[in-house]
Amino acid sequence: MSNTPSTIYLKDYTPPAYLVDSVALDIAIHVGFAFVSSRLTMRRNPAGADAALVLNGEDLQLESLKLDGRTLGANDFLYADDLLTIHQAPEAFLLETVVRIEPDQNTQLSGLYRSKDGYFTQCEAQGFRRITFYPDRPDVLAKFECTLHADKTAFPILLANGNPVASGSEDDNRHWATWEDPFAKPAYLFACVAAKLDVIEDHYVTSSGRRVRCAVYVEPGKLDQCDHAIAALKKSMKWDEDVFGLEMDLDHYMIVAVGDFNMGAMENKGLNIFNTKYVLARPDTATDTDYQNIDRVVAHEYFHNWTGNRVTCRDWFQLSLKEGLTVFRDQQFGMDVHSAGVTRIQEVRTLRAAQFPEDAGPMAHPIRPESYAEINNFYTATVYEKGAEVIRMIHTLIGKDAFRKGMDLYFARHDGQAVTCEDFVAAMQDASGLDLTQFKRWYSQAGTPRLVVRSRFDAATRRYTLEVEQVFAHTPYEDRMAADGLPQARGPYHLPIVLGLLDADGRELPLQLVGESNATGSQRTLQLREAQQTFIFENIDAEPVPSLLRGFSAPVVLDYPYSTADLVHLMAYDRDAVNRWEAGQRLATDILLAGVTAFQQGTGETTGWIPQDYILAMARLLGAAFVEGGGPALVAEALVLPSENVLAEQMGVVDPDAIHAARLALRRTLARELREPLLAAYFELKDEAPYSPEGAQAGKRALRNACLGYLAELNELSAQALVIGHFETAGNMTDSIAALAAVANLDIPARHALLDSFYSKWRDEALVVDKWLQVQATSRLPGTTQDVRALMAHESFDIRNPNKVYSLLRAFCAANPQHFHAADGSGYKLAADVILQLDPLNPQVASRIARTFDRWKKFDPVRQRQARAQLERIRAQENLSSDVAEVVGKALD
Ligand code: 0A1
Ligand code: ZN
Repeated sequence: MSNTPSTIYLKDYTPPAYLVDSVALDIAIHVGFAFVSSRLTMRRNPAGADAALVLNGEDLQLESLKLDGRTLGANDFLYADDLLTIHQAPEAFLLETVVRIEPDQNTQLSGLYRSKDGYFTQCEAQGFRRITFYPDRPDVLAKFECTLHADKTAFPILLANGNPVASGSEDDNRHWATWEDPFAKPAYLFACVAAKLDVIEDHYVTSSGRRVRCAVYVEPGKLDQCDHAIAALKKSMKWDEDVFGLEMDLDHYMIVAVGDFNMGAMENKGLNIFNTKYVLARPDTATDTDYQNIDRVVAHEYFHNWTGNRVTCRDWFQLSLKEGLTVFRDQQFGMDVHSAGVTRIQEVRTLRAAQFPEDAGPMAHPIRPESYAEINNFYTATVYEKGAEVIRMIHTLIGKDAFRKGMDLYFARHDGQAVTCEDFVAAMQDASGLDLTQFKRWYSQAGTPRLVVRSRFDAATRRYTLEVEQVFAHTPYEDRMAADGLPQARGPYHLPIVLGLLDADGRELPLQLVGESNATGSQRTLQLREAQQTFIFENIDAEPVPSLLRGFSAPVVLDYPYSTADLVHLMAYDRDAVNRWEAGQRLATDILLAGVTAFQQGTGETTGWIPQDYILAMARLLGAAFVEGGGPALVAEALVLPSENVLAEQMGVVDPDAIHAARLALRRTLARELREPLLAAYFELKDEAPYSPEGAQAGKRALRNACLGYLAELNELSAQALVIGHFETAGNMTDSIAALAAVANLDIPARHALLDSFYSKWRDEALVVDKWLQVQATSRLPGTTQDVRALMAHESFDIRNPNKVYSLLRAFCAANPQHFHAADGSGYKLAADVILQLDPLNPQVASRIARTFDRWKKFDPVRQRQARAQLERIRAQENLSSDVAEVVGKALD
């Protein structure tokens, strides 16, 4: 660890010098330590460099080292700087090591670690080297066998990847079990578990008749919270067969839930390890959103079995090969099993909230970066979400059928291999016949491009012209690349623009481009390739309103001079759900930015900046919820105003106080003006049916709770009574937490009573306590920063538990901009204190909190001074992890 972490470059990739054919691990867990013995059958890689045998090893105490049965002496090897170098290894040999590790001391949660109910592993990206010596890189694929030994009473469940092959008892009340994985895999997909857990079992019969045992393991007593996860797993298995022809290839598919986990879940072959947050759900403990997230994360990890495990990454620069593709697959699954429109809207919102700022900030990188200091910092919105958008664009450009052929070709060519993003694109190109050479720029260029679109209508020729220009964002990434001697040649992107044209009555016009003999359809996918390109439509009688980038067909910022009337028109008539929503968001953004200026000039409170047209459009929207095809879930999405962070991205210099004031004023105005329809909707949407997280019911709940949220903004006792009543009569967690979140923003006596009663009811359900922490961390009341500090000392908080840190501190830093960016620096100071306390314990989580400073240079000089002081304080910390050092170093650059 050093404060200037060294950089690793894609250009330096060389194939491994040695390969591993098989691994036999023996892990003996004792009180306070474990012995790990490994037997590696290795040979020189005929395609590798003539280099020494080097294995990775981190925090390992070497007990013994043998090569072909001979114990190696001090002159035969060197263990330094996390590398074990063995001098003069033969062409093929058996390497045996024994190491001692201390899983109980492993607070990083990478490698083998202790959590409440036992021992668990996390090996992606580089955790396996913390278990044993190994060439820990994804292009070394080997067959694994693993034997676990542990105390029978304390850890009755012993699991590893693949199939159970033998088990037995031994002295001292101990037992053992051996598992064998029939598929060769990279070490990052290894997993094992020794714990006391309950299990629920089911099975799935694949299309070719394989009976797969599906098992979910959870903390004792939680079996009543597993049904949804297991159903999601079976749904995912079916979907992947139906849509991609991909079958489960093992006899056992296990999901193990653990309360201490840095990320969401992990796709270890046949033995997924999940954050409890994405497994456990019961109507009274989990929200509709939690249920949906469980579906998506279970599907994501399951889909990795093919996109990630059967075909894996050559090196970590190719991370998006598996992640972008697998996110795209789980998104498609989400669109098929939930509402397609709502799912897509939520994805667009996430992309804008998380990825666009990343692409505009100090950590900007392409979906396949050329360099990194700490790989754990590259599990980013860019690699995942923008990566998925890139795959989606291929899907849109070549069409569903060619995409499926491309996937088939990809597996036919690369099953069992570790490959690159180029290999994936080549399969798509060969299967479709579309030249994707230019398209590949999406893999190497950082930054969100802006599409500047201008239109012209010529009544005489009845032609409508769209001129499109691509404007590239300059990012610090290019500067870093240039400084490293890797200057980037930048050029225009190849991307799909899905569009339609609406006439004055909201009808879609038939589309005929110049040169075409007749019109075909009313929605087209235009292929943009040039920096400036013109599209001319013929036989247009009157100037239409363009509906551009339908379904958010490319991850760009669209710059088109829509008038308020255009946007109101699209909100009402666009047949594309995403663009209907988008029109409302654009309109709200324009209004809110005017409101920000008004607040800065001291005239904000008059609300003269809120046009009546907007209020009418929102009233119409609310009415549409009850009309066939309107859909409460879509209306609920449309009622959510752009977030403060998303608005901040639109400003040259961010003024978080004015943004907060404007957004709140607009919410209050809408609540006042739409008081009656909001109340009517609230009462009408009440559902007496037994709880189900499924689409229609959840959609109604989403809208009803959105209405409640607005009504809570009315400074009226009756509205407060409504919120309190909602809390007290709630029959599920979605309703409880909606009311609690509303109350957490109100300075009323009931606030404490409700928060206290919620905590006493749920103090033993960790995931519910997380929600309790989060609603307090995101409260807009003055004093929230001090409250968060106080909550860090509360009995329920544990800085070693990532979920607690994320719920309280990341929520505060990332979702409470008014307080995090307080001009007095108190928010920044809190964040820095936490980062410094957490870094020695869990650098991955510390680094995620540090990322919330990313946009500090967009603020005024006073705030910048405060943020810089804290960033410099962090940077000066001795022995700072490479994780935090990279993030803070880039932020300060
Ligand atoms: N591959 C997992 C994400 C993951 C990555 C790293 C982890 O530990 C550092 C854990 C999980 C996924 O995409 O779901
Ligand atoms: Zn993934």
